[in-house]
Amino acid sequence: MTDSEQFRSESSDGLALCASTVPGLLTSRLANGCSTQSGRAAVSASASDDDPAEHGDTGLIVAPEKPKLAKPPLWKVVMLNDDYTPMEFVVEVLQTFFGMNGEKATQIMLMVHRTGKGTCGIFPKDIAETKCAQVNQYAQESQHPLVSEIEPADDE
Ligand code: TYC
Repeated sequence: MTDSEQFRSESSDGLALCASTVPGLLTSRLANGCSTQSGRAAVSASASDDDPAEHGDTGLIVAPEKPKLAKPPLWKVVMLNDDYTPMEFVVEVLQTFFGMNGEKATQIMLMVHRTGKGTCGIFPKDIAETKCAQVNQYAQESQHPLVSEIEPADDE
């Protein structure tokens, strides 16, 4: 065994660990170079890592990190009021692009009509952008001034 020799082990979930066997320098790191949110892989051993005499090359237990999957940030599709788009058209849009039934669509349309704007739905950003673009394109093609926009949904 040379000073630079390394052991490489792979667990069933694919987490690989390299452990240097340089005497006095026991280090561990993720072999694929990935780091997680904490930036560290959890390593537990019976003694502290900077005291090789206590544990030598053996007794290294790797506890794979629990994957931390962040939820995607969510965005609202917001519909704006105007004075000209027919109410029936807005209801049709809400049913077509947001899957609402007639009662729910009418309720949202009236909310927009009375307050100036209203949320049609909350989605990951790419989906919110797509729905917003579909609504605006359909309104334009139908020659109505109806406009929707997206905004971050901060209180998810
Ligand atoms: N205010 C419009 C009217 O009186 C109806 C309307 C409702 C338009 C909602 C746009 O997003 C809207 N015909």
